[in-house]
This record gives sequence, structure tokens and C-alpha cells, in this order.
Amino acid sequence: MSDNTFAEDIHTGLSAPFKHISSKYFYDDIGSVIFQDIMKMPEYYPTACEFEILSLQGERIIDKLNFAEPFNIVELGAGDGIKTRQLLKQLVEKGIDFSYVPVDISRKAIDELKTNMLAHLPALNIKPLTGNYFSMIGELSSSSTPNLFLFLGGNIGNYEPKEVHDLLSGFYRNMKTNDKLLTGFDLQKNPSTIRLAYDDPQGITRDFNLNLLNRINRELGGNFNLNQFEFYSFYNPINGEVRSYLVSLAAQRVHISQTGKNYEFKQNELIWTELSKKYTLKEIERTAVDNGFEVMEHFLDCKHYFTDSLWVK
Ligand code: AVJ
Repeated sequence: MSDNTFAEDIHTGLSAPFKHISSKYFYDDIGSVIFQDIMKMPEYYPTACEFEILSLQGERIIDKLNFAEPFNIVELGAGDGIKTRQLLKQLVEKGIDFSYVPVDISRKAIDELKTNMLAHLPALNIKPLTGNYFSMIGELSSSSTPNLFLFLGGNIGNYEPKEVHDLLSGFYRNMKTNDKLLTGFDLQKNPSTIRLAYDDPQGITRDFNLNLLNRINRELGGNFNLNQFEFYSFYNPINGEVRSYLVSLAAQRVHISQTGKNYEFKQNELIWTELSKKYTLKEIERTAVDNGFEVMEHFLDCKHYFTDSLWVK
């Protein structure tokens, strides 16, 4: 991603009637470290839930695929790979013939992941790919080797309904018949549990959000005063949406040298930073069918907080 795109997106988002910054910009080097801290918080349950699912039910997931060997496990947006490693470990130990194919746009991320995976699983057959999800899926599907595509971590929760459709129908179009897709969805649950996960008492999630303004200051020559902004997040149990914001504490003007523009904030004006949608199993099933897939099975953690949902084309 070039700095240019970042500057353009920030300019567009801060010029809109309802200001917004895409949550994809959370993950610079500093934001990625803060996200690691979020995943370690007791309030942030999704990581532990998906870790449990992949550790305890890996074998059931693989049995359900009914794939002839060799096959590929293709991970779209692999992150640090710790959860996926739980699944892969079980396959390696059983001597199953498969390749692990992590796909990411960042070459650096994928190189680090490879080193890390091999340190823990030296016998793993790993074939990293860099590039765009759709073209990589298309390329992999042109061979007769069966593919399990992984889209884990509940990243789908950050997408608006239209974006969910574009993403999943794009996956579908590029997959071949009988290939499988395993997607992580965070489930609706006690609203207080969700609220705490996205507005923790230590303020780690607040810092994660404020880092967006810091990043603009660092990379685009902005002059945001971080003391003049506050974090606000709320969960709406009626539609399952967590929406997160930065609130301008005063009427203020911010200059960004890379865009060459000033941005005016009214007192209490919001910058929307993230959607984290929580699903019901019914909604997941409708989402699958609307995009051409058939649901094979939901793999839930013991608290029923999270599901890795297995679909087939
Ligand atoms: C990485 C998108 C799964 O929405 O739960 C964590 C990011 N945001 N706390 C999520 C996040 C605030 C996270 N995902």
C-alpha cells in the first residue's frame, strides 16, 4: 500500500459529512503491537475462543473436508499464525500430506510468518504467496489439488454488508467446486461481554484507536493533538454491531501537510473508526447461501461465543 493511498483515504474520510477512517489503517508497526496486547487481554475473548476451536476440533474439521491427499490449506490474511498453528500441528503429527499456503499482500509479514512457523513445525510444507486474495484463489483453483481456504479471526466482522458480499462472492467465483472455506465469525452473546471486549478498562483499545491519529501525524505530517480526542465505542444488541469512534473534545482545526489541507472539527464531532459485527448462526447461514455456498458445519467453542464455519462450493 503506498503512502499516497493512505493520504487520499484520510483526506476523503476527514472531508466527509460523517468523518471516518478505515479500520485497516490500525495495523502499522505500532498498531500491530497494540493489537497483540488486545489479544492478550482477558476481556478480549475471540482469540482464546478460536484458539480453543482449532486446538480441540482440528481433527473434526479435517475429517469433514473429505479431501484426497495431497491438499492445500490456504490462509487469507494469516496474521501471527499462532491459532492456525494449532490446526497445522495436528496434521503434521498425523503425517498428513498437505501444503500450508499463507497469502498476504505484505512480503515482510509473510517472511516472518514462514520463519516462525518453521521454528515450531520444522516438518511443515509451507508455500507462502504474496498478492491479491482473488487472483491467488483463482490461481490455486486452476490446479486439481483440493483447497481449504481459511479466513479466520473474525476479520469478516469489520466489513459492511456490501463489502461482505463483494468479498465472499469473489471467493466463490475464484474457488473450484468442492473446495472449502472456513470463516471465523464472532457470535452475539451477553451485550456486556461484548462491550467490555471493545472498551476495556485499561484503555488498550482506546490507545489502538488513538494510534490512528498518531499514525497520521507521523506518516502524513498531521498535527493532531491526541489530548483533544477521546475514544467512544458501543454495542447495539439489536443489530449485533459494535461501532467505535474518536470524539473531538473541542472545536478545533487540524492540518495535514501531505494533503495540504485543514480539517475542521466541531466539539463532540465523531470520527468513525471501526465496525465489528456480531452474527447469529441464522445470519451466517443466510450469508453463506446468498453467496452461493452450502454450510457444512459450525465449529463452536465451549462457551458458544465464536464459530469457525465450514462452507463448501
Ligand atoms: C482483528 C478485526 C478481528 O474486530 O475484533 C479488536 C479488531 N478491534 N479490538 C475485532 C479489534 C478492537 C478485531 N479483528
